[in-house]
Amino acid sequence: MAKKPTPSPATDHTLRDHQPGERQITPTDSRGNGDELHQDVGDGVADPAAYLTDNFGHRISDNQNSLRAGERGPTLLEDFVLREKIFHFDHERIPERIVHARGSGAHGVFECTKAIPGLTKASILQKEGVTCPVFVRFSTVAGGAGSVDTPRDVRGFAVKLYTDSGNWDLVGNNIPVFFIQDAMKFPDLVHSVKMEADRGYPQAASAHDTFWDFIGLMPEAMHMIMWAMSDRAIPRSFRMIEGFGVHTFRFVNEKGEGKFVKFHWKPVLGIQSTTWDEAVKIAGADPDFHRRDLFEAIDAGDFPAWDLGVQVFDEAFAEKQPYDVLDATKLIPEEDIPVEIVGRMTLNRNVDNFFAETEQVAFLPTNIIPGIDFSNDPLLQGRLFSYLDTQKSRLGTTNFHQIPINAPKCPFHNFQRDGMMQTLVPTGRANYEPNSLAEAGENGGPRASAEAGFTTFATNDERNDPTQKLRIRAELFADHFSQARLFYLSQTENEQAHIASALVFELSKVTLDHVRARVVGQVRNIDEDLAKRVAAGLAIDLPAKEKAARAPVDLKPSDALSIQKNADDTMEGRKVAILFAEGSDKAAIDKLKAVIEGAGGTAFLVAPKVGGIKVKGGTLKADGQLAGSPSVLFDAVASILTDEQAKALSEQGAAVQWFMDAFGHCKTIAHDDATQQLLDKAGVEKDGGVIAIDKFADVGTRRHWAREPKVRDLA
Ligand code: HDE
Repeated sequence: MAKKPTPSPATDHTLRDHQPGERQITPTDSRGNGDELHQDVGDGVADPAAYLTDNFGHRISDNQNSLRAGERGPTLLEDFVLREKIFHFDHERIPERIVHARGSGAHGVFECTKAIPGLTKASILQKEGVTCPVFVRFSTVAGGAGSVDTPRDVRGFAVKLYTDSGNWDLVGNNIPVFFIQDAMKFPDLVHSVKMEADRGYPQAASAHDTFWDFIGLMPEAMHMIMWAMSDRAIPRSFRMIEGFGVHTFRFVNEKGEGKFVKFHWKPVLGIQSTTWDEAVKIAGADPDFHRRDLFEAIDAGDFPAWDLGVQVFDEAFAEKQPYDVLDATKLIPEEDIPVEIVGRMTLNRNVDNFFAETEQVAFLPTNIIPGIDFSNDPLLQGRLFSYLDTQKSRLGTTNFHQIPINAPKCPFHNFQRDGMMQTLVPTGRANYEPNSLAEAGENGGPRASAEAGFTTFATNDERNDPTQKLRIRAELFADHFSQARLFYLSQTENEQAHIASALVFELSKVTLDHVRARVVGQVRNIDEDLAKRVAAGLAIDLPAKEKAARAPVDLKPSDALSIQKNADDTMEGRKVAILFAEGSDKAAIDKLKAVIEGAGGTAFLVAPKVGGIKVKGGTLKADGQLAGSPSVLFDAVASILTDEQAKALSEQGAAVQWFMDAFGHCKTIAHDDATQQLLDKAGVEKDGGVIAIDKFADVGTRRHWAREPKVRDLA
């Protein structure tokens, strides 16, 4: 007789697999309200869900051993417990987004702070104080879902507002313009920037042949290239980026009057970026830098917020501009049409489950509400098709709208039925319209409403003849360089130098000489000096100027386009590292912590060892170990050490590099006398940002750009 199998030690503890507070999603009701879908399981012995079951509710006796024929025999096909578990696991992954695969999301609330009923009938903008829930997903564009957070790239800024008149998805970016003008070119753009088709690299990087080959041949991209090479593309935090709807949209009021509108999100914490060297090093030190930053801030109750701004203008303004407002490679300078703030969005809740929410959220630019309409921007028009289509391939069913994160929070009723993964159970037989079933006392289902329903704004563009079918672009779209030049000339000297260095970096990774030369030839149309700097940085002769399809015009620089000109000195939301070691003065550390936290920042203790270090005045645990907490992860650094420890640390590469990098990245370094020997070793020179500990409150976490020429070639 076979021996009774010996259970593994954990066999008797299957109940432990379900902890109180674990969440489970059950199907939506017809209102599609996601909130009641979160159910706690496991808190109460009477609840059958507290027991481990399979997906059909059968209780499981052993979650450790598969069913086998004999103690040492083969596994049996009849083991439905094992088969279901492995089957489900095998299919856990879904196709990642073709672009914007790497992203992080959070829940929050939008509140109208200025009613604008004269401009739009959008329900959410009718009355101050009106709120609605939101879900936001930030992303990089080029990298895969598992790529790093800090490549040079555009950031997606997609907002889903669950309004009482349906979902409004404002699917924008952190840059107000785009690479291309027509949806026809999007697959080419994306193919060129993604890893190269034969070799499968580089991942999450635009610095390679195919991208720059495409760009050199697409002069319409040059404005966006200026932004992508600027510090906007290497942000410090999702909490510190602007968001833009990019396209011109339309506002429509109750009277049916329409005006054009561009949407902006302005971060309350100000815009801030990293330096390129820093971004590269962060990628190694913490590939999840932005995801962690967002999660931790919300978890700590430091809720990031953005003001919603609108630039509203009419046809008369549009017609007078030297650019076409339907061209997504153009912006409207804030000096010409000021941004009016109408609302505030605050992110106040992390997701409970990354896959269920952040991965399955489906944004659709077609999700607009009465009061908002599209424009004829040919890029926007193409997006209106793409997003619905892509969700079917990503989420596998036309019923993706029933996934709680995508379902509207207002009622929704229609006659669409069935399809894969249908979770709704419509009652009655009215699945067509018109019907007269109500006359027989049956539920005849919902009806359209000419008054309350969405109506499309009847555009009266006199310059457009809708009877002609044409594959062409409107005339002003041919101006590819005026706004690229406007952007470049609006930057500070340092920012201009960063653009030049970024171009040199990227083009140095290009192996095809003719591609490099063509791009520099395009840059000559933006600014001769910039082109010369890039050519010198590449050690190539200045190539011939590429022919411009339309001669650029000089536009007045706009200060609003520079990060540094608008930099905020706030310590709010910033993170400061304090280096300490054995014997450091706890009172001094506590005092500095209080200064940082009092100003809204976070203090992070770094030491050579984390567990618990004897310091003057007690024992102190560090938040991070020195080698794993390089200074690139912080906005400023401080150091409180004994002479002996400072001396020992000057022999440690990680400690010396800590200060060298903080100095090189133009950060504040607050230090005590003992640390001076370490600073000397790291080549840190005294300046307005290298200060005594007690001066930290005055100087804070601002960057010291005046230092930059000392640490980097800005030629
Ligand atoms: Fe997207 N874009 N896009 N895009 N886009 C997608 O939709 C597309 C464009 C943007 O966090 C995809 O659901 C086309 C401009 C964001 O889930 C896809 C064109 C802007 C996100 C798609 C554009 C964006 C996407 C991939 C040219 C700024 C991430 C997965 C006509 C205004 C949303 C998905 C999220 C995602 C198509 C151009 C922003 C394939 C065809 C311009 C923020 O449908």
